[in-house]
Amino acid sequence: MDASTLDEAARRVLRDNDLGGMVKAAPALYPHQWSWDAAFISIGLAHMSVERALLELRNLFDAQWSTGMIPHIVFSDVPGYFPGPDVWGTTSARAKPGGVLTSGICQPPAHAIALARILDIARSRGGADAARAEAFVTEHLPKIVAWHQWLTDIRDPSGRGLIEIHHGWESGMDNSPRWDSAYAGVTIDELVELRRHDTKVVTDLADRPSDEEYQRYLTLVREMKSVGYDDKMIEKVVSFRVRDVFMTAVLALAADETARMADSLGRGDIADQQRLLAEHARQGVLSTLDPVTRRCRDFDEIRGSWIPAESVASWSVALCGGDETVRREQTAILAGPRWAEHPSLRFKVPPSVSPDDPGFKPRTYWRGPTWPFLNWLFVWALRRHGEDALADRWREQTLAMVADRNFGEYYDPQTGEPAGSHAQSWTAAAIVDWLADPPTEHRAVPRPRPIRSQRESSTCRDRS
Ligand code: 2M8
Repeated sequence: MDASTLDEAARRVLRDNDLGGMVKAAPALYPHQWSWDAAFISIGLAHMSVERALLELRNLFDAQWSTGMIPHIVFSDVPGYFPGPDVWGTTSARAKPGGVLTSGICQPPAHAIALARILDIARSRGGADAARAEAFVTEHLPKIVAWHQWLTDIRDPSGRGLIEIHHGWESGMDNSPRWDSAYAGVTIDELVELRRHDTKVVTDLADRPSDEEYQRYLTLVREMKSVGYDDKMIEKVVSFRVRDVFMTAVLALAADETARMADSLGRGDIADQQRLLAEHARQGVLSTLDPVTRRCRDFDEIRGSWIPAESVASWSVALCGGDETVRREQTAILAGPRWAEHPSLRFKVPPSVSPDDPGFKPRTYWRGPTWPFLNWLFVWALRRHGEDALADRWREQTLAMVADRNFGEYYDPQTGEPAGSHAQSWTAAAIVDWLADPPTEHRAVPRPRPIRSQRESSTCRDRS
């Protein structure tokens, strides 16, 4: 497969899914704007038009709640998704801005990672693109700060350094085994009629969560809706409260990138504050480490216990760093024979659950498949940690996987077949970005220097 054919096909997906002010996450399965999808999508768009990429993020940030929360869905007027705006019932939520329809929960804060990438792309082009991107970042830095602040103040009031979620959908890894024990504690108070649209689009039912899982998802929505999505009240009524280690790792990286953007625009005040936030989040991630298995763990607030389930999120330090020994150790595990180099895998990239796990399901959503956008995130993070050889391998293996040009939402890691939706926007966007930035010394866009947490840099200084 030649790169230009793949690149053209990926760009076509983004163009075809473009509704004007937002790119649908997928043509039929997800006909709206999803929060963290929009972040990755905007990176792909930036290679086609910086202006269009910024518009994508503007549309999302325009729907930011007055609390600072970025909602997980901004609805278009395309019908067909369940649960739609009527089920969410956020029109009565005091914090939601007028004129938009949104869900009432959030998703991982990948936005500053995307915006920093777009800023780099725009600056490497110079001229009007650079000026446009800089103006956009200057305008949006306070919104990003408010978003990160909401996550830390509202979702981590005790200052533990770990972000709490109230729905598996907030994690973005909806039916991951990470959430099984917490969902088991959600009592379905009422069996509602499921007008599921996803199972009409994705014909293989094994690809999607079950009806029972959906009843639990909707129970949580009802609980939050019953208090008008009021942050203080939600904590009291919701029956799913988990500290999400992976979301916290994403926040650490996003805060780093906010600091980098702020520094470059003369906002040292914001940069300093975001660096502190990043450091705090990293310490939170490290605090979850299981001393025996070396995994990061989520913490169930309701049961007061760690969640032992293993998943790709167990290796969150490989993503965000914070302790060089642990980062190397976790990277080696994720790159090793239980994960990316598992002998049964068609392409050597990390699946969402290890094939050695008894609960591994190769086609079922977040219980086994490989997600190309997640590989993009790991590749991006690996490069920041100076792991170029591994980053190149995962990039090259993912490109081989998507060479069929279906742009699957996820892939069966053992057969390499696409599953879920095809023409999924964030899959296409990851490919556009990678193909514009080949693994050679002639890179189109400069990469940020490898990160070191404050603790690590002071350790280095101490040693010198
Ligand atoms: C999936 O989640 C939505 C609910 O938010 C769904 O299944 O209906 C997840 O993979 C999520 O991470 C993603 O953002 C969304 C849209 O691609 O789909």
